[in-house]
Amino acid sequence: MPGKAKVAVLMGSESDLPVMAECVRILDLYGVPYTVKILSAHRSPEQAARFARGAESAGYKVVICGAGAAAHLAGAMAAHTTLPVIGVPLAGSPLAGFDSLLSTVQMPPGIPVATMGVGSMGAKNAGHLAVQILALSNAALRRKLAQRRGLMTTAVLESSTTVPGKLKKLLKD
Ligand code: RP5
Repeated sequence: MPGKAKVAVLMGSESDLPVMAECVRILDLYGVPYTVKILSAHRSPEQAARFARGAESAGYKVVICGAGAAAHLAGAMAAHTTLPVIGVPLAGSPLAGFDSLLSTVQMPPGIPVATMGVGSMGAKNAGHLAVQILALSNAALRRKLAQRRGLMTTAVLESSTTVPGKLKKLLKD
């Protein structure tokens, strides 16, 4: 997305990319410029800390971090910046994301990480939440958010009207 990046989308490994692409898709939907980087709290700790320390002066407003297993990336970034940090716990380990959820969400008071759900639902919501944060100072984004909420409502109500026919068909099969 062209323009000065407002959102940093970080992930601990390239193996996280397929799920974190869901987050990027939402930012694209709203035309929000972003940067995507692989940075690991464990494997590239110096570089990760440096990025977090410079994020605000680089013009970022929100930092999104996806990581799996012992998922410390979001917390490690939050330790070095006062920008809002959104954490996306990713599944993929033998514990299926429960490990990443707890590693991301249980931050000590004073260093919050806005923790999303596990996996692609969380990745999408990270994008939505970043847009909502940016919309606080952007009326055009606020209008787009309201429009999309309206579309969602319409879709739910429409699906409700077609349910009796679909149910009848299902019960026949
Ligand atoms: C975490 O370990 C990464 O965020 C990734 O989800 C997980 C596994 O990483 P790879 O071994 O696939 O590089 O740090």
